[in-house]
Amino acid sequence: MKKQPVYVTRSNLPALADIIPLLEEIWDRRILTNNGPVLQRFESALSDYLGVEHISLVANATLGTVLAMQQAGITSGEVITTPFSFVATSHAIKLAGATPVFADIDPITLNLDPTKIEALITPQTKALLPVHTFGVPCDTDGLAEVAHRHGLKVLYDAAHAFGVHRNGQSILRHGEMSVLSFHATKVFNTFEGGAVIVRDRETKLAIDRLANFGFDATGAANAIGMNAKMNEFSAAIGLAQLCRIDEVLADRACVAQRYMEQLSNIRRLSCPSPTGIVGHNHYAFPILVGSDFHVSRDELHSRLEEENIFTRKYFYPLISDMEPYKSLASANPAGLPVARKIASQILCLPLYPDLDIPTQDRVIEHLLRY
Ligand code: T4K
Repeated sequence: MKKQPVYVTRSNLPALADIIPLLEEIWDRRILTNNGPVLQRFESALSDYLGVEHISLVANATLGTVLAMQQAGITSGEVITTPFSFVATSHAIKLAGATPVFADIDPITLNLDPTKIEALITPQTKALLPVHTFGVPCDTDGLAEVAHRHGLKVLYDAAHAFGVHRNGQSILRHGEMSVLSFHATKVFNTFEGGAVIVRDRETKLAIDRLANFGFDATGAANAIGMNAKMNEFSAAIGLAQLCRIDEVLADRACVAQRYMEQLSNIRRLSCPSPTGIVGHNHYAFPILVGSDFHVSRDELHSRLEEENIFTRKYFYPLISDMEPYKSLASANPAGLPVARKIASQILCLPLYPDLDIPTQDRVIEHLLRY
């Protein structure tokens, strides 16, 4: 008989005791959306927790990124980004009206490589949209330096970077804006949701307006906005999730540490995600299956699936190989050798805060067979 399935992640839920009083409040008040009181409390509690001053809560990170680009005036031209990401990163660029240009990634951080950007800059280039992939910080100094030299804006796709710190400072303080995802699969979830982190209150209010059809304080639609608001239910989930987020992050770190201890000596299999680093959120535990490993990455993925262990090839295929993007000049495989190699070797192991030791051992034991 097959054992219980184990998935790459399992949504973390707040304790019911923490959510019920908030739901009662919403039920009594019947204010369900449109900048409600729970959302305002969540926004303020989240700013405190993350250590950032100005946040706009939104319905999801994809729309949040589109709004951030609109507000930054990036609605045409080119945006240099990574092909090694979830497809939403490039979709947001296209939805805002610009065109993605793919640059190669760094083999250690798996993030956009600042040294690969300059050759792709043209008079049409408006901005950079790097991703803190798997919560590992980008080379923010390197990116800022290239951007500054060429007058480009830097917006971060920080979908994976909830709670990530470097040198005691939130990673979300870099660039013009950063966009977090609170999707069900994320380190911190509100079922669906997201946040745009900006540098000043004026920009925050402008993004709030764009997320609400472009209505200004008088109710006039002065910009072409959309509906990207977070509702009161998601905000309540967020407030309740914040009560236990430190435990969640600590539990994730324990799971990642155990994988690292058990797997780091397997020859030709490497674990690129850092562990034991203060301020990392252990968004995922990717392994790289070397081309000279006993089985291919795809074979390993299938064999684990036969054991009811569902790993994921995040991020394969590259965005640059997907139908809407593959005809772009920058999608040419010759320009993206590191991203191609990583995408062909990567496999993300199950990682979530309540992954128990016997279940984790099932994954580890299978990998140790090789
Ligand atoms: N930028 C980046 C870098 C991103 O990674 C993402 C999203 C975005 C932008 C856009 O953010 P949002 O607009 O979504 O806020 C998932 C997610 O759907 C997606 O949000 C996420 N990235 C991406 C990396 O992963 P799938 O299709 O691979 O996930 P799915 O539905 O197969 O779920 C994976 C596992 O998670 C399941 O096997 C079981 C577990 N799960 C899933 C769901 C939906 C749960 O336990 N509960 C759930 O409700 O895309």
